[in-house]
Amino acid sequence: MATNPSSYSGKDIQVLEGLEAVRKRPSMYIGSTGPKGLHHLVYEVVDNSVDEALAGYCTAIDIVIRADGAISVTDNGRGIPVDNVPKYRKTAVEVVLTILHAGGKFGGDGYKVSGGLHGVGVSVVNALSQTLEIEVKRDGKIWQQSYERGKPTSTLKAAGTTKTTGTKVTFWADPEIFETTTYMWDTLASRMRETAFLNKNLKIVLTDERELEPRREEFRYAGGILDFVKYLNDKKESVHAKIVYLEQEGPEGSVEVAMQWNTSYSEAVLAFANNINTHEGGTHLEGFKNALTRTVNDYARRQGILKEKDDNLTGEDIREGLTAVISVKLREPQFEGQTKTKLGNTEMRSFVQTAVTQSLAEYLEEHPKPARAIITKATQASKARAAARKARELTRRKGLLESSTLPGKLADCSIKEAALTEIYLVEGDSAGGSAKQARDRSFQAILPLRGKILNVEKAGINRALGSEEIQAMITALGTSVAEEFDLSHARYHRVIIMTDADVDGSHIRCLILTFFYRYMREMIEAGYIYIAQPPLYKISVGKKHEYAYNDKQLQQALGKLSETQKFSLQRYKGLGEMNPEQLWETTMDPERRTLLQVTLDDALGAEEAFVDLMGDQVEPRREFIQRHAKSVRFLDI
Ligand code: 0RA
Repeated sequence: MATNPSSYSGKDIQVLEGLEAVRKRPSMYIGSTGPKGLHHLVYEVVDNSVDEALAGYCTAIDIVIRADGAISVTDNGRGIPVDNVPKYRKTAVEVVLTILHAGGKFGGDGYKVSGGLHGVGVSVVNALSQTLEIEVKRDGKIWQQSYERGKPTSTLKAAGTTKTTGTKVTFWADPEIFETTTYMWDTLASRMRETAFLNKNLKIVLTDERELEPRREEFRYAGGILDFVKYLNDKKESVHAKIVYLEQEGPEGSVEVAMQWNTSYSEAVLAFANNINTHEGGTHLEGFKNALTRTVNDYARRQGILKEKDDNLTGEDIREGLTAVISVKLREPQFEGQTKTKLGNTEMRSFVQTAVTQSLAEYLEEHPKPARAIITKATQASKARAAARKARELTRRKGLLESSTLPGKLADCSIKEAALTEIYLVEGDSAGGSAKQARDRSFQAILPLRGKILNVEKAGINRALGSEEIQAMITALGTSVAEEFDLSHARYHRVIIMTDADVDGSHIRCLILTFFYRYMREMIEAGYIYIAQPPLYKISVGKKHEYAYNDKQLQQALGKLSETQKFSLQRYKGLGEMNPEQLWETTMDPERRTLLQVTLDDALGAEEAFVDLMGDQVEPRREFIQRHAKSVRFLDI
């Protein structure tokens, strides 16, 4: 409400309606009210401080997860202006905090984080917070104001003097809105690391005060995205020692690229525009790929490595084993695509292409040894790909990859409309048998997989496609793989991985996910991949029984029993211990089951986890398991 009745005007009503709308439909503004939406609040506030850093006024950002459930974000920027904005008859602080999309209106014309899912403005965070406190240091004074659910509960007051400047936002996410208000250290740390990589020299400190011994991590990278590539390739064997790095500014904006090849078979090219991960690519990525393919081919011909009769190396061959980060900053980014993460500005294509062509040609000329290693790697990739293509053609001729000949052990469903159907990938023939009996055959298909499937992280595409279990999966899913992958051919829109609740089961689940990550990533991006949640315990009292899916539920179920009551407790070690009826009611019945949807939100975290867990080196795997030991739900003893 306006604090002074005489200044109450139509505009105030509009403002209230604005923030009311956010509270009514939070998902429209932050994507969801689950953990993902909750963490968006933090990114939103931090992004505002990052904007201040991009404008050249802020060098440090402090984020604290407080013991009382609040998040506070402090920066040493100019501080949000405290003077009145005549148009709204409010202080600029209040405008920024209560008017949708107002954040950038007084910021001048620097590079702004905008578009995508973020960039909705701090006012959205304010609307979705039970309480928000703002403190601004500016003009020699410390200014403070508080809000509840988006409405001011005090006016902006000077509460002391200071010689510095900056902004501090402290907010308590509203439990009426969010399913959970518990922040995850790993999620925040990974995002803050990424932000620090993308903003050379910006110091970001994350502190968790929820533990007795506060946890603190400082992210600051003098090398920017060069350090990013170093970090991504850290656990891999590199093909050449020196990371290729370039930086260029022009009237279009700025471009920064870092790249290094490693001996693996996978491509990890991350593209950002104004710090936003452009998952769907766009003009900057196209410019980069064009330049890379042309420059490497030109060089290989000039050096006589490619002969006149030879075909050009393809972009994919050249990018095999490449880790690269492309980061552009521009004044008016246009984001397109389904998730608004595709850069549309056409001027960026030639801008990036020219910059990369120049610098890469120079690098190759000046470093003949690594240049040769890179080209040898691409040539090998090209040969392997040709061999794989032949193998695929052979198998296709034999009908193996063709969806018309489905694998023998697939129990298909009768409905043919992909959007309505699901397939269970089940560990082992015996559980597969139970699942076949348990299922609703109209829309549920079952594919039993025998034992450990091949670890594709350690094998090239050739061997991967030679594996029987993998062939069965590909043909059942109907999409083909790699370059020939086509999401629109998916035969099911839900692919549910169902493995035992033990160490082997987690391993098999991980192998299957690795396969999707490397060869059918779009299936994950489309939200088609799920993990079944079989119960861990069955508690029986007389003829009645109840299931518990975790230890907390088990304690709750046991707590409900009276002291004298007799009960029996069964701990399920494998799916095979459940009869078909039990399997249906606990894990497969859409009315009663819970499924975990697999997402790739955190591209950096995902890439790291797959390399750590499935790659060649043992040490990172051990470290990963030790780091995550606390979150392991059960151990097989
Ligand atoms: C509007 C104008 C100016 C700065 C900011 C907003 C600003 C917002 C946030 C949010 C978190 N930290 C922030 N720091 C600054 C420019 C002020 C000027 O011209 O002096």
